[in-house]
Amino acid sequence: MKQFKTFAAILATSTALAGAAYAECEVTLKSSDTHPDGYPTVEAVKVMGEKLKESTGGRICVEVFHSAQLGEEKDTIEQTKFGVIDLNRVSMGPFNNLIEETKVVSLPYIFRSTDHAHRVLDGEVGQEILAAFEPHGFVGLAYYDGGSRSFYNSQKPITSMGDLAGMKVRVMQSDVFVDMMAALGANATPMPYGEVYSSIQTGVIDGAENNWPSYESSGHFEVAKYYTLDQHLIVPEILVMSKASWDKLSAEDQAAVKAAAAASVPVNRELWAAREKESEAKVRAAGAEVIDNIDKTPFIEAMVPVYEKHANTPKLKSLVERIQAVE
Ligand code: GTR
Repeated sequence: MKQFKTFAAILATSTALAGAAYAECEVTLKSSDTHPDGYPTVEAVKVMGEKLKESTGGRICVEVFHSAQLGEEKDTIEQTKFGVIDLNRVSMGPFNNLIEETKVVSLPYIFRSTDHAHRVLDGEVGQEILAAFEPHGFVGLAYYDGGSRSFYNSQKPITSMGDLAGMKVRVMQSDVFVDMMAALGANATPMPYGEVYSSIQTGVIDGAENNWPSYESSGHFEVAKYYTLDQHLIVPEILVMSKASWDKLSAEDQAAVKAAAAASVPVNRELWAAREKESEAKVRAAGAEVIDNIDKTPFIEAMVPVYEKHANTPKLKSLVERIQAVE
């Protein structure tokens, strides 16, 4: 299970370390991530920091606070808006209730595959969604991989949609996912990621849903061994910067930040592809029972009302259509 240090202890250690490691930097950008050290998103932001340091002649550095040291995603998003945190690597999910465009790329089964997601996000639609962050106090810098998410639980193998009936399943704090669970006949419990392990262990919830690396690194597989490969969500990860922090940089330094973020994307994709396989192998070896022959058609069909409710304006509908039209 994840161990959290107290905030004071972390601050004391990090201030002491920062004294040494970041002494030469004129600006040190604080970056948050919920995942542990070594996770592909954490490593990608570190690479971004190295590139930025290099391109600014050592003036601008990035300090990555992994393992939710700065808080759970929803709270860190708020702190990023106010410039308390400069950079934040989070899922699109917790942005859904704030920025409506992010709902489109969080809809169940919107992407047919990771390759399809890459083509969309690397293209015009991806750029438009990044731009949608700005009026809300964020600068969208880059998309990282988050694989596909599937259901897991502590109770029984889920072999069809009907097995989800009445189950209590944790989702990220987004109305899209609450409605997704209702459409599948289950009860959604939105809660922060860091509370999921103990909530499954104590029976507050029956299970949750996530990709292989998160299922593994969070230890959730230890308390919820039935994993059903229904792949209902491919939710992109995003690296954002606080607009407040961004506005303090010169145009030249802003360009350097963007370039460094872009350069970290291929690194993330490569790390992700490897980690997905490793995590899957690890949980299987540890006794996870994987149901990987499920018929996804009923799941996909059940999502019609979720699309109707959340892609409910001409702008959002057209984004959905444009994503679907990408080969
Ligand atoms: C992970 C994702 C995190 C967080 C987490 C969750 O896959 O990388 O950013 O959103 O899922 O379920 O809360």
